[in-house]
Amino acid sequence: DDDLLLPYADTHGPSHSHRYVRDCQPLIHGNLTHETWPANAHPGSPVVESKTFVSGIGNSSVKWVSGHITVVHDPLRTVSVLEPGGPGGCKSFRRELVESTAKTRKCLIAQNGGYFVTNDGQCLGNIVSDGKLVQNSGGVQNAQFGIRKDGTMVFGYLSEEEVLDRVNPFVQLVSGVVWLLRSGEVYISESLQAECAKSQETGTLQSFVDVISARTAVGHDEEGKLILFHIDGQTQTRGMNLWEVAEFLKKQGVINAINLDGGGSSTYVLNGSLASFPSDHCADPMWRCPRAVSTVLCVHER
Ligand code: NDG
Repeated sequence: DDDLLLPYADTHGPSHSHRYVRDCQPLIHGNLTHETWPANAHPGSPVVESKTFVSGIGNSSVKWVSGHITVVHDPLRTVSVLEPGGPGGCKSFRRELVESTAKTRKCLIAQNGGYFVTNDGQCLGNIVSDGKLVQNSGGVQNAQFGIRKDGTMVFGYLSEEEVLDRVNPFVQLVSGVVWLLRSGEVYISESLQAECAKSQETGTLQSFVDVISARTAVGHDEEGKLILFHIDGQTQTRGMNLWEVAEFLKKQGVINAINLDGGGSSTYVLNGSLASFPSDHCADPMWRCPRAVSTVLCVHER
């Protein structure tokens, strides 16, 4: 699979090792910077709307690839973070095709979610799935998306203490890398200062942000709808860099958004079938195959 490590990864810059150590210091206590928004139930509306787009419109630097915007009307009741292959998947370092994981929860729409260690399958970050705390990253700083019991959507940074909150606990929680939009503004420069680079394997955080690739993200709009984003690509060849993803989402009226796993992991499944064009090669490199990934974001019936 040619979508993981960039050749110039992690080698340049004498200051890198200092940054690296500081940025991956876990934060255990206190209230860290995050934004909240009430998820609106929108009774009577359909569970989900899916729209297809082609990138490049109005921006000639973006290579032409297809993607999807998914609008979820009642996120508290219809969105779940799923472990790979179903409950217990993270504990056994499992990796599974999004199509297979989606079947375990009858997802109408599913896309890949959190990051993982590519050589052993370990799930990374905080994970709460349907009210069950699967794992707690111990306060490692990366962009988070969660939904609390009362329907509050949370985007941004969390201490370990906040992840474990019992008054209004998270019912869904997943970790990304890079907070794309904060209160309607691009928040990538700030993310570059704040986040742990080790949670992803596409070189330094800066090269990860700047490279065009397949991407996925999650955000919300003014009306409290959840917005899932997916775009096809191939690292260094096609797709979008994170600046472009942030601008695209901003134009769509997204207010807060975080970046989820992308590259060869970027997968979109509609009604149980693969509906994206993966970049990883199959055993026979003539063909492209979807990657067995870690957690999944699933939209299901109420
Ligand atoms: C993808 C990611 C990589 C990550 C891996 C496993 C991109 C461009 O999946 O960073 O380490 O989570 O998002 N690539 O290959």
